[in-house]
Amino acid sequence: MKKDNEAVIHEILKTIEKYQTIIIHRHKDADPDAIGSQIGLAQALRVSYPQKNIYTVGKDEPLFDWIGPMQDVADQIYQDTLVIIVDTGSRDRISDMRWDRGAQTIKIDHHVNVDAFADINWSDESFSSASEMIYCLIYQSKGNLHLTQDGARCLYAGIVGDTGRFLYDDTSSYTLQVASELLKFGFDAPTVNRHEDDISPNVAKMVAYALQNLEIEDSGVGHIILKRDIIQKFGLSSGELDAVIPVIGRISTIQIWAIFREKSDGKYHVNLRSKGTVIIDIAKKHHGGDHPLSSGATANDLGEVQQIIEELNELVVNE
Ligand SMILES: [Mn+2]
Repeated sequence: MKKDNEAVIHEILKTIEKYQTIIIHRHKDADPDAIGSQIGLAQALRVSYPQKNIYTVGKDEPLFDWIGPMQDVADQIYQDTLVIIVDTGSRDRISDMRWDRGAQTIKIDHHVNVDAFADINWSDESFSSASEMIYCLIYQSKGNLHLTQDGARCLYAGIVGDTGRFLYDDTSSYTLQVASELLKFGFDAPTVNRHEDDISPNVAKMVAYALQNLEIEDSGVGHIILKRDIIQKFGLSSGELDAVIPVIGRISTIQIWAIFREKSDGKYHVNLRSKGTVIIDIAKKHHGGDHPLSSGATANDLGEVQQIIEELNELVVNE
């Protein structure tokens, strides 16, 4: 099993021991890894330290109710607490702004480390997911932290989500080893996989719209611009819209793809994905970045949308 990170893991475990109350945050626009790593860690802490108070907070995401619930935490509870933020690269992405009101903060994250916002920062891009890091933390605790069957299910959901069911390049031998260990807990894995693959009838219609209106250049760059009126017509949340992203990547002639979603302030949220060419530098130029082949960004207007498309084309041509 993975041996790196021993010093920071040791520091995290010692810090967890010191606090009576621990509140766990994750990122906005939640996905299975954000919620899976959050609740998986919470359940491990609850079963390992029954006398401690453990909370999970953040905006409710009905789409992921099947993973587990959030809690309402009063402001005064934050006093003298340890706050752990999972799966979140930068402070502006944290769901629930009260994250810095505790006595101490810990960041556990697998995105590119652009913002070491916590007192203790464990950032490692070599993990497929934050859920995989939580498993590593529990394993390295040498018996101090335990995983429950449901906690294992949550971590598995996070790994399956972030690896696209073990499809993406971040799926390592370690990832499969962790998944194998998690399956030994005996939860219903096919049901988790089915949930991850589920789409509502409205999402199915949006996928059909996106496939039909997609533009694919000879270079292998594909893009679609989803204007606000279209998004509203299908009545989808941002989490539901994410279902469009992997479908477009299944088209064999596409090497790099971008999905532009118009937000209520007129700016565009951008999802950039690639099958091999590194696209994170373009994301960074446009107020974003996450992973080498999978990044988010923001375009201020349609002009910047066009600029991003041109930059992606140049990137492929110059390769
Ligand atoms: Mn993640």
